[in-house]
Amino acid sequence: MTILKTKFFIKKVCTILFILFCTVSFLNFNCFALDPPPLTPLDEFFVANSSGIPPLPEDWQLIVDGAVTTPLSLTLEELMGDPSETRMATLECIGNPFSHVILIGNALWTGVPLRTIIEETGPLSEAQSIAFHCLDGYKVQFSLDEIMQRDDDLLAYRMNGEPLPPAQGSPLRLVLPGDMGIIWVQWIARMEITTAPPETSFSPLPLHAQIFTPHDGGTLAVGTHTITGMGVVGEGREVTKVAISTDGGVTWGHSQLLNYFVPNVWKHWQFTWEASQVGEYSICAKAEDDLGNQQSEGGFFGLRNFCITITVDYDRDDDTIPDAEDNCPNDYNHDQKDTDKDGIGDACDSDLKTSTSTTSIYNPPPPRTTTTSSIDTSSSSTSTTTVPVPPPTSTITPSTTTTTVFTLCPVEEIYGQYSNEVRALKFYRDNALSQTPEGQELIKLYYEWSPVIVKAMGEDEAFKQEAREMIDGVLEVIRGEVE
Ligand SMILES: [Ca+2]
Ligand SMILES: [Ca+2]
Ligand SMILES: [Ca+2]
Repeated sequence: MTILKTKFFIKKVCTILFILFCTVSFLNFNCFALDPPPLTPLDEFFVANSSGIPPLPEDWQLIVDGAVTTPLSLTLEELMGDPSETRMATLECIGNPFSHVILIGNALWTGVPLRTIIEETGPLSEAQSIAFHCLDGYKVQFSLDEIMQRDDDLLAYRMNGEPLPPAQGSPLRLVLPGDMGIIWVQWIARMEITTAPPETSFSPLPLHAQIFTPHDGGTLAVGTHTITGMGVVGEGREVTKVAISTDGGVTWGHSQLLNYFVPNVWKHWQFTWEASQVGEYSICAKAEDDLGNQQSEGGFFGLRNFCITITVDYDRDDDTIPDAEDNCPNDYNHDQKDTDKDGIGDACDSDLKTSTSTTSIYNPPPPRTTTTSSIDTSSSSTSTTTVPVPPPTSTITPSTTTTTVFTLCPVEEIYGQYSNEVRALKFYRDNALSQTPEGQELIKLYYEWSPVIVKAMGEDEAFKQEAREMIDGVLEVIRGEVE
């Protein structure tokens, strides 16, 4: 009986443990389903200073003195010998809402906890504040009490695992996670603990969102676009929603948040936008935090200061480049290649074709050439002879009063001449007699099929093959219509 009871008990415990294990696994899975917040590479990180990078004295040491029992003078090596901590924190310049460039970045900061150094000096009981004197003449002076209540502040000498760059305040800068960059002072020379009252307030990052792409003032092609950006807030709060409006704030939709929560770190988001109508759009983003606070409409960090204006333009050839910026608006030319740099892309640059005829509305492709080698027995040397191959001879007479005769080449000829399917169709379109019913038909077919072809220009080989077959079909129809 006891054995049975024991077995039953073990079975029950195992079941509970199994459920617990599954729950924890499930939670973990959900947690790690999101990405970590992205770091900004050092060479892309914004640089902010009031008077350039100050020269670094050869004998630089961090001086900590004033109203303390034990003044300190520490070399960088000595600082690096102390136990270090690394924190992720987002740094934002106070001028970000009005800047043409993005003045916000996220990094891993490594250094000595600020509180540790202050404690080592033993501030006197009458000490009220701590002043940071910097090599560029900058000075901030915080309440000592408030500094001692903060857990995350660092005297940092590394950034993203690299030595702190001179442009970011080396050898030592202040890192105040959750606060505005204007008080993350750089090139620190001296920390002075004083009995004077504080002069500088902390400056928590206000709840706000910012659009990173597309860029303000840009033009997009009609189609589907991904709007990206970030939301951030200080004081350890979490951005839980970022709403997006593409009509200047009249209607809102929710973006997808991409990163898991790290206090005082930005959260990236994305939003899929179907831009189906041409026109000008005001796109705005609005952040909400875990306390239900919403980003203000106006004010310095209000959403109005972060709205962007975008123009949506037609994209006749579906190469994702809007007509206004497309160097061949009627030709798929995603790379905008323009070999002779005359502003007209290779795909539609008539100089890159051979001569055109003035006697026919239709310009046949230049004669294909084949290269043959022959042995010149007299000189025992190899010479190359180019033999022109005449264009195909199928001719038709358009159903108009004109007597112009034009030729349609077989598909293979076009492929060989223009190297891809789009150019083959383009050739037919360019040479269609738009004044004739046949020409109109060619143009109609071109526009009907070109989006399919353009899609096939992607990496999907099967789709490409399918499109190629479709094109062959279209070209057959074209030939059938005209011949
Ligand atoms: Ca285009
Ligand atoms: Ca184009
Ligand atoms: Ca050109």
